Amino acid sequence: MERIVNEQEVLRLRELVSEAEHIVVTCHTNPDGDAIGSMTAVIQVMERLGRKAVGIAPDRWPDNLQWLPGMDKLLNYSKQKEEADALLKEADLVFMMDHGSLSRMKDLGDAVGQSPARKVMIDHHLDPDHECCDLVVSEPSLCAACEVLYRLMVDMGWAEGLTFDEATSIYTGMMTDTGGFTFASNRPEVFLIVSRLLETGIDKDRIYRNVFYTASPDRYRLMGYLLYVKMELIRDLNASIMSLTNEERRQFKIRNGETDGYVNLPLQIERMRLSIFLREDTERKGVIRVSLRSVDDFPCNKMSEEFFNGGGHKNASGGTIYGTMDEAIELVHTAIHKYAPLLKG
Ligand SMILES: [Mn+2]
Repeated sequence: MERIVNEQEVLRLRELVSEAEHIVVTCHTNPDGDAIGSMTAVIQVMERLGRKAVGIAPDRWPDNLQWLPGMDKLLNYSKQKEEADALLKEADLVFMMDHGSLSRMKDLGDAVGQSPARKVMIDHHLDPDHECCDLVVSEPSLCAACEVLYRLMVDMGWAEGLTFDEATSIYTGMMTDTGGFTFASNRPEVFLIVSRLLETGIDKDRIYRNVFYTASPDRYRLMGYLLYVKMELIRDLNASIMSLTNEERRQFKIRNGETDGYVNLPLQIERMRLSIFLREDTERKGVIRVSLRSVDDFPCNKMSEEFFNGGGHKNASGGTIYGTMDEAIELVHTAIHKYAPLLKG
C-alpha cells in the first residue's frame, strides 16, 4: 500500500502524540458508523501507546453502535457539555475524525476552535479546512475515515500491535461507509485491509448483524408505507423521488437516525440511476433536507450544488431546500429534467 503521510508528517505526529497528556477525539454531528468507529479506534490505539484519550461527539449517536468497544470513553456534547468543556480545557491534542472542518461539529466546533490544543484531522471528505489543524491527513479517495486511520497506523508503525477491539471499530467504519462494501470499495487495498483486520479474529458477520439488523418495527412499517404510497418513479429518466413529512414521522414514531438508508432503496429497482429522498427538518420549519444517491457516473454532487444548496460525493450527496414540501418536490422535478440527458438510456 502506498504511504499516505511523508516522513516529516510521521515525525510530527509522533512528537504530538508523545507530548500529549490529555487527548480528546471528536467527530461530526449526527455521528455514523465511520465517525464513531474511527473515534473508538483511535482512542484505543492511543491507550495502547500509553496515552489518555476520551471522545466527544457533538450529539447523540445511533443505538446500533452502542455495542462497539470503547463506547464508555465517549461523551455526548449536547447532553454532557460541562464535563466535555472541562476535558477540552485540559486537552493538549485533539483528533478530529471523519470531518474536514470545525463547522461540521456545530457548538462543539466553537469549543474545539477556542482550545489551544494541537489538532490533527483524519478524514476523507472533500475540501478539508487546512487552517484549523496542525496536521491534516485527508484522503477523499479512501472509503472511510477508518481506512485513512488504518493506513496512517501502518505508516506510523502502529498497525503492528493491532488489537481485536481496534479492528472491530475500524471494520465497522469501513463497512458502514461503503454500505457493506457495495459502493466506494473497488480498490484492492480495501480488501487487503479487511483481510488484516480479520486476522485479529473479528467476526465480520456479527458486526454486520449488530449494525444493520437492529431496526425497530416502526422503521420497517414506515419503509413499507414510503415505498407503497410515497415513492414516485420517473421511469423514462431512471429516477425516483420519495418524501417524508414530520406528520408522517410522528405517525410512525420514527426518530431522526431511523430514516437512514431509505434513500438507497429505489436504486434496487432495475435501471434506476438516481434516487432523491426529501424530509422535513425536525427542528426548522420551512427547511427540507435532501439526500441524493446515484450509480455509475451520475454526479449527484453537481445536481445538489446547482439546485439544492449542497454538494458531496459523486454518488452520495446532500442538500437543503427552503420552502414547503410541495415546492421542494417541484424543484426536484425541474432538476431531474434538466439532467435528463445523463439519466436516460
Ligand atoms: Mn466517513
